[in-house]
Amino acid sequence: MQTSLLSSITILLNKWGFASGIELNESVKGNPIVISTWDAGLDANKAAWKVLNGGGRALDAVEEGVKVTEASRSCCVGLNANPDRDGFVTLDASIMDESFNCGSVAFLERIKHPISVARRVMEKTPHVMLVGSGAQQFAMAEGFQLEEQKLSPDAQEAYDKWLKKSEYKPVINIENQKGHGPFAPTQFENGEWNHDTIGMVAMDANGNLSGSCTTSGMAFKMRGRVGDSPIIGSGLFVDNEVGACTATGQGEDVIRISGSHTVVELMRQGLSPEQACKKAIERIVRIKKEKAKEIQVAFIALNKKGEVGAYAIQKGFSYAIRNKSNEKLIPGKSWFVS
Ligand code: SD4
Repeated sequence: MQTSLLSSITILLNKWGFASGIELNESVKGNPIVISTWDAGLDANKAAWKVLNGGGRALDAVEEGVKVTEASRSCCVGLNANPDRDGFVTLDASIMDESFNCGSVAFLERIKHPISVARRVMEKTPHVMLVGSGAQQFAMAEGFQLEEQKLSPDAQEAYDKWLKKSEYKPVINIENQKGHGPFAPTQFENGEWNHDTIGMVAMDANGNLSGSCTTSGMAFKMRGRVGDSPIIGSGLFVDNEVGACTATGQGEDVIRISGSHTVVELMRQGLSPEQACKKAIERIVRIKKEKAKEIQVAFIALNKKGEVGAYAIQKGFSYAIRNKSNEKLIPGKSWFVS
């Protein structure tokens, strides 16, 4: 009785526009939108768009969207991705809906769709985050299949190559060459950044926001390393009154400033999505000083008015957008321009 009274009040407040910090522009309603990181975002957005265009929830859209990347041939998302230093693929993922419900998994092995496990954590447990064998056990209890422990051919090749170069000695490893420290190379020899997380944020036809983020983290990371992607507030944050943000890049430096939460709070203060992403990037650059030249971080954001923006430390970042009139990649602006 109490619950149904409460939900009727919420529905009325939403209808009258009182429940959101930024008043919903009429043109936003019925105009869903999804954005996601990097080029892989184009395919992921397609799946998300199917849900959004059919009047579905942003939450379902962001789950369906990133599942495409998790199942694809990818260096950096899902079980086909590059492994850690010990040769195991370990996955991190998080999801958040329009009501501050959130769930995440970290250091999860042998499960094809960590994003869906994160959603189950959100919906079926009293917790926000499960890690390692506990997360795997929970996934299996929920009916997820335990996949074979093996590397994809691409990942095996990359790992064999990395092993030769980095001369990995288990337990102690302090090669101190640039980019080959005890953590992981930040850039591969071909110049590509060592990451390619997919982060996605969306607004549905009802004007509700949700987000998802999934990754294998940095290739050749130390065993047990967890990045920003499963940390709510760092790799992903959604506040349905204001906006949503997700991050990609060197997770340690995103965590340092609670990146996605910072971007959303900056939007709350009135900054546009791009200005908010830029301010957060500037903060990282200030903290990292000279070392900022060696790392990549990017944020993408969407506000309650349906406006989008992004900003990266290094050039070369792009994000994909899909709405009624657009389906394209947008080059992200960056702090360093060369
Ligand atoms: C991490 N942020 O684990 C993730 C990796 C990544 O683009 O972004 N990639 O640090």
